[in-house]
Amino acid sequence: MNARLGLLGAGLVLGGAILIGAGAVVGGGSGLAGMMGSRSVSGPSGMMGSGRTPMMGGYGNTGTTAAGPGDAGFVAGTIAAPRVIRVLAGPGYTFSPSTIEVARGETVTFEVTSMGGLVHEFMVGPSDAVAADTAGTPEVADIGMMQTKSVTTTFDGSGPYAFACHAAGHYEAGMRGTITVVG
Ligand SMILES: [Cu+2]
Repeated sequence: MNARLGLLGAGLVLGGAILIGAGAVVGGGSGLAGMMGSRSVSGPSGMMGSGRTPMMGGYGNTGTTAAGPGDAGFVAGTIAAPRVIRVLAGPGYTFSPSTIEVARGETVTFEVTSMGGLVHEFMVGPSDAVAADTAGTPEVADIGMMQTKSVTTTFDGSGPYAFACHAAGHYEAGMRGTITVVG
């Protein structure tokens, strides 16, 4: 009993350290509760501490951090502490979510996890550059099954912005999404 409690305590300390290390980007009180619910302190980086609701711990997560622009508790990302938005690539040629809102000027880290057996890419930036797969547009590539990779960018224009996967044939199959600048 005592040993088990000690282990749990050590896990919480470890989890807290990781949360601080990640910049504690999410406001509100759901972060600690979410971690206590999942207890996956040895899981892959990026799978916890993103501030989703406690009921949605683990791999079943879809969508973004809890509070978006205009929501109560929303905290805009900064270069020092980007807002983390989780995106699922796949299964199939899909992104979830496929529409994302950001605040004007904020810095966002997209943590992209590939679901299913396909290897994906994630490019994000001005819509025309993303559509044309323009070199120099922020992106991560070679995101293998159940891997998570991240890319950080600042939305300092008025948009429109978009994101897409340019692995062969994926964009043409519809693997893209839109980002709306709010404010
Ligand atoms: Cu893809």
